[in-house]
Amino acid sequence: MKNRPLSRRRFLGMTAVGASTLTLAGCDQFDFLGKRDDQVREVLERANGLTYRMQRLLLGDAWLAPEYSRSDIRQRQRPNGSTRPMTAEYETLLQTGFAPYRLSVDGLVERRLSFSLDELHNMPARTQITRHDCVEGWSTIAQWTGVPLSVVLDQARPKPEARYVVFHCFDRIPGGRGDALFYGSIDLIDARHPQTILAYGLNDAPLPISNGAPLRLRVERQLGYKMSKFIKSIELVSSFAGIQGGKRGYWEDHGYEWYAGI
Ligand SMILES: Nc1nc2c(c(=O)[nH]1)N[C@H]1C(S)=C(S)[C@@H](COP(=O)(O)O)O[C@H]1N2
Ligand SMILES: [Mo]
Repeated sequence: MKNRPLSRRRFLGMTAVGASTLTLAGCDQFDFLGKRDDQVREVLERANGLTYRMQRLLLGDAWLAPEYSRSDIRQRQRPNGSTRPMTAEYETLLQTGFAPYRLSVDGLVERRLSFSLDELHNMPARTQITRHDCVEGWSTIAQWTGVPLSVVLDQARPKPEARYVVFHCFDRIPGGRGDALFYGSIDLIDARHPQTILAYGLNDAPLPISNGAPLRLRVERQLGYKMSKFIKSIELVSSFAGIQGGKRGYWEDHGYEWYAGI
């Protein structure tokens, strides 16, 4: 492990907020949490807010996730969660090789924009070899290429009241509750972090469908479930009132923490 910054576990060991490790376990814990009363959920959410603030305080906003070399890539990026959105809209895009795809950027921005894949490919790119940690307990190292989210945001110019970047996706979770489409969010600090990219390439090839084609988020200082795949649009918001379950993301609506720092 090179340049490994203070890991979440070490960090928690140093502080008195160990309670939030309760929410770190995988799906069993998730099912359990889903059935608990609101009080338990509230305590855990407060602990999550504390972890977020303490991590920002101790580590600052600028630290980089570790980057690796090619020889560290030992297996393919294991597809997880949805591996193909089963909607008519996505199928149509697939059949046309994503030619009509446009990423729209709207909400609290000075300029509402949309980008074709060609336009995104022609913007400044960043390639990084990083480790993906899934909350289920596996990790993979892979090389990701994409456009820094900050470049896209600079063009759309978020309004001063914008606080979060929301990613609306094409997929529904198989077996998930109801008809909810996947969505996720990060704050503007993570959005403008140099390693936060909208990736269209994986290990020197176009991003495979199962890993989120045509565009997926990499937000390297957080866990895998924060890295929205199959991104359809980006929305800048100041609050989540009225956006699905109101908890700032699909997994968050189902009991996971919003800030999933590694
Ligand atoms: N749209 C969407 N994004 C998603 C998911 C999903 O089901 N749908 N799963 C998340 C989870 S839990 C993980 S670990 C990663 C998996 O990315 P991979 O398939 O490239 O390994 O995507 C995340 N982003
Ligand atoms: Mo995950």
